[in-house]
Amino acid sequence: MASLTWMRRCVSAPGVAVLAWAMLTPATGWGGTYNLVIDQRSLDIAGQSQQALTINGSVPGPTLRFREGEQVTINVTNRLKEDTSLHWHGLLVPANQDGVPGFSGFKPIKPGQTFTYHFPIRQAGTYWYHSHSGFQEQDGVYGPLIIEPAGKDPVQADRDYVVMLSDWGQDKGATIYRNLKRKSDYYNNRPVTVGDFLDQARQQGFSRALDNRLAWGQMRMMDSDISDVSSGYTYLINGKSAVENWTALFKPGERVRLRFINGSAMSYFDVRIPGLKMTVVQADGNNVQPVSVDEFRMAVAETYDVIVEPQDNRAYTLFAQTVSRSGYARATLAPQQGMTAAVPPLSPVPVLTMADMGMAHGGMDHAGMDHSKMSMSGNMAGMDHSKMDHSQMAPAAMPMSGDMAGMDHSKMDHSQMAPATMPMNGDMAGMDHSKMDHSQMDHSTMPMSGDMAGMDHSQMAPAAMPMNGDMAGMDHSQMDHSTLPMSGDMAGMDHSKMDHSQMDHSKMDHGQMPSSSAAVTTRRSDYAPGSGLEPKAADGGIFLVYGDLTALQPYKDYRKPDREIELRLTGNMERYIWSINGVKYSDAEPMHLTLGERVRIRFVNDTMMMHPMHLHGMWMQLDQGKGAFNPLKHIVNVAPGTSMTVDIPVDAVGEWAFHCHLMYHMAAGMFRKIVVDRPASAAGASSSSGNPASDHGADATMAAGGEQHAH
Ligand SMILES: [Cu+2]
Repeated sequence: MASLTWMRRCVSAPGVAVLAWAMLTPATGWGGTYNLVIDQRSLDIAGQSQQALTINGSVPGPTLRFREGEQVTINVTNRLKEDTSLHWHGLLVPANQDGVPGFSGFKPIKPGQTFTYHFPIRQAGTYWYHSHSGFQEQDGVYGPLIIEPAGKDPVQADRDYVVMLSDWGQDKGATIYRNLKRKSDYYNNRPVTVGDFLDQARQQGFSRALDNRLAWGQMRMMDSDISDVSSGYTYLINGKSAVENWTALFKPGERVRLRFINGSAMSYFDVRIPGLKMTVVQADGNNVQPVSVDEFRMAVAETYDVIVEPQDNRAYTLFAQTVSRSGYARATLAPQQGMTAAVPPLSPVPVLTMADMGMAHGGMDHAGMDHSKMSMSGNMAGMDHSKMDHSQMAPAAMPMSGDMAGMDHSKMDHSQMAPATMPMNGDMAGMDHSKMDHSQMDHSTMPMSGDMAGMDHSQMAPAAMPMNGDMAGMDHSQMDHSTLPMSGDMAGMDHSKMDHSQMDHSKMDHGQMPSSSAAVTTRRSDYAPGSGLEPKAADGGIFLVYGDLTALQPYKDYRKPDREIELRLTGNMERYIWSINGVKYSDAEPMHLTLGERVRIRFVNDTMMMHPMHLHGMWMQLDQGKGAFNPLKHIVNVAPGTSMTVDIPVDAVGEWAFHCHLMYHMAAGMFRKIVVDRPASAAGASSSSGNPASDHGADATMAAGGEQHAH
């Protein structure tokens, strides 16, 4: 029977082509047994003999192929001299099978020991697995994990390949971490040279270039600090270097599915295949409505499945350059082995801008800086601008956004400003503008949005001033609203003196409004306005943004969140401490969530680096304004100076890891334990979420095992 054949080859070497599977019917009790051995050995990597940690003798480990509805048994034998573990990244498993030592009763696998994992497969898609012990993932303990859907796959392809990206270190993971702790720019291969400075001075003027340098210097950072490990890595695809050139075969006209997995410890990649459009059909294991792009960025630990349809009888280069342009991984799609195509040069190194600073650096002295090209966003609480002189500014297009609570502008003199198009949005509660003299300003086209509680604009004549966001506590009694568009949360505003008697809605036409949330398309940037990290497709065309991702199927239990938690991503680059809300993991209390609730997390990135935030055991539903069609992700990249909102349907009891997936940020403390408790009223009883099928908590192993395909 087909299913038996399939079970026997369910552990295959990475990179082996798998033709579209025959449809299989899951049967009761159907399930495979998989044997994995973690060992240390010398291995040929990038043409050199290297000491590596291997799974079944290879890096990456074998591709595990499961089927939705299967009950898997995985025997993991530890032949190392140290403890190990395997975590099933993105899988919805009982908490005690998640493989994080110290969580939900899972104990590290001791040297010489075999641990048997046993859990039901409740989903389909492209995932991966890796060690959650020490720095073993960096040193080779990772592999692809592919799950076939129980029914017909909505994504049909003639060929199906895993493309697993990774960063192989010349140094072992433990050494890399020690060096970063000692000197945070140890692996930054782009020190700013005198020549760089002179180039900038030529472009920007000497004093401006110097100001920028001083500002970066105060943060102990450089504007080329895109990632903290950008030297000492060789980039691999399915374990092969760019020179070794892993090659996948196709026949012209075929639909080829490429399952990209970023199994790197620290490296983001910009991925493209010159000459081919890529149709993204899945992200983080969840099918999305097909979207055609020319290039996409992979945060660490993300997965993207794409379809390509090469028509010509020629080779194509699969090019994945790191975001810091420290190097690239490369593979080839070709009609036959040995054919190659041109390898493009690395794109220019992104240069971080003031926008990427997030302006969240209280205590910085900005006196004397020229802000004429500046865009601001993020948290600006506590900034003291008393010494700033803006008298020369013409901030024609100065966008401001984010939290600006507590800013004191009392000594600013704007008398010479003509802010013709100065957009402001975000939380501006508590700003004291009482001593600002705007009497000479013309706000005639100034759009504002966000929380502006407590602002007193009684003297303004804001004709044509659009506002949105939370404006609680504003007193507008003196304002003339005759041409004022507003949106957002304006709780607490006193409109008692407004007269709407002249309004006429009879001519409004709603015929063009989208009736389904899926119809909403946004191409909002994932980066701060003016960010140097903002990607652009190297050959023109479309670069994927999160807003392009729309779930293929609506989420079954979409509703408003019950509460919101703000998590600020914080760090001290100089001491290489990474934290959440300023507290590193070893000093932090666990976060408690309750089974059945829906919790909104608002990540605010107060650092200058991107952080791929990862939740174990439950989905994060990325809020892109698409309601039930918001995509489900296990990794959410949060760019510097931005915030990112996700909703967590809390549907799994247990202790779960929640962390930045940059290996050394995780180790340094950007990590939390989430404890999901049963509701107090239902303690000891079953879930009250009304959705028992989604309860796959630590103490629900047996129930979960039998719940889904008991036929
Ligand atoms: Cu991080």
